[in-house]
Amino acid sequence: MFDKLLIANRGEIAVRIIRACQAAGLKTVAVHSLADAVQLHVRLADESVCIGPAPAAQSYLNQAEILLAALSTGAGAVHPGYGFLSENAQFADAVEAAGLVFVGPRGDTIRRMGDKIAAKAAMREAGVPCVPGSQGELSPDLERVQAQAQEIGYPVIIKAAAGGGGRGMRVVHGPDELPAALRLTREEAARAFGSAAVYMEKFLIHPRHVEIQVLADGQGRAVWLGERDCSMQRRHQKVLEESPAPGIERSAIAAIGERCARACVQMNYRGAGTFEFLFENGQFYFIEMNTRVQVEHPVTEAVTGIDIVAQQLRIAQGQPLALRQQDITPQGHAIECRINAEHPWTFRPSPGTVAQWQAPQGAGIRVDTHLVDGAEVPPWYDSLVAKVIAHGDTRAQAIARMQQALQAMRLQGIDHGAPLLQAVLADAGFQQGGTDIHYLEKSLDRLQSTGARHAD
Ligand code: MV4
Repeated sequence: MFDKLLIANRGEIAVRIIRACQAAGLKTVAVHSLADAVQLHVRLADESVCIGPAPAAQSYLNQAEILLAALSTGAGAVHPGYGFLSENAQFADAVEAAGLVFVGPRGDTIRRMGDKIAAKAAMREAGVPCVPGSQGELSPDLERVQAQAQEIGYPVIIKAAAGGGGRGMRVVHGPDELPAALRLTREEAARAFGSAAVYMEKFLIHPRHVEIQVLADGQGRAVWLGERDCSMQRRHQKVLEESPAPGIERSAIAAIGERCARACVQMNYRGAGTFEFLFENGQFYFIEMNTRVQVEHPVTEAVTGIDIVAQQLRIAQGQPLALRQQDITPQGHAIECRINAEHPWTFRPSPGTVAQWQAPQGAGIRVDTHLVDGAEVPPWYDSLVAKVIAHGDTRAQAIARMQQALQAMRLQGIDHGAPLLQAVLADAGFQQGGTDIHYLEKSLDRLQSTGARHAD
């Protein structure tokens, strides 16, 4: 099928994909910007191609250069990782039109899930529960929209169909706010996404963010790999993720997981994917689907023992899914901490040279990173530099192992978020489990004062 794969990404995920290729006996081609010539992913790959200047728009988002790199090196497949071109339907189409395999769903699936109105319609059809709201795009007729909002009940949220991940949305608390919110959200959406289409949902006030990981082979088979609780976030940036989601009944998770797997079969989904839900008052409500491998996939790998990137590669090679749902039995508890090159309390990015890097080790500890001693953290890209994953028999053991690991980690020369993460891990609310999506932002001041005490 293919024996060489190009990784259209950088950083820890490029390293992760290269290692999976090596284990599968596949040759690898790295691409890099001028700022990344000596990064670990370039060193680990069999070959590398410089695809342009430092700004991502001229390198990691440069579709023509990346395709040219794949064709000129004889790569038979392209893995987009996460971010960058990973959910770009046009790029997936271009890769396949060039006769190469795109490691992910077909372009038309990416396009459909990128349109949040179409994605919700597909889920409703497949029996996946959605947030109550407008079915389809909002009418230009203000009176009709006002009646819909009244029926849904305030507060409501207006979302851009082409938005997602927290971009292009506005909460509306009452009828007087509706006209301006509609106008502004449509204007922003048209400007940012090239489509003014918006939809409306009931605004859930204290939800948790719980997502379901799936794998599907595009040949009629699909499985779900448990859930991840990603509620610990700030400004739509996840800080810590875990599985299982504390305090949610297994039967409720299984019911929703089965719906997700069935939806994959129904839309002939191919590859790894994630169904995002809001969870409130014991109910799941679908909001979006991500058609890529996610940053937090190792949490699921830890509890299921399944290598998600290896599965992506098998699916891309056209092999039928060999996993059976009854064999997927999550064990213990896993937590991931994202280590970002930024100030732990101001969140100011902190690019620079890594003076000293010592990854933590120990029972149940995994570290995914591209860091090495002396590595440069360029200012141009995402600030994620490492992920520490702790697995234990129980949630308490996973927390204790993570605390030890972060204590043992040495990262000098740049600011990073470990003090914030330690404060979260020590927090009584977190330890109790089940905190909502607003918990971290509401707790930052308190966490900072306790964090500062621990640092003394
Ligand atoms: C919502 C919501 C409450 N009610 N939809 C933000 C990101 C995007 N994926 C969807 N988001 C939300 N949609 C309804 N009907 C609250 C959020 C939300 C959120 C969701 C998940 C994780 C973090 C969040 C932070 C703020 C708001």
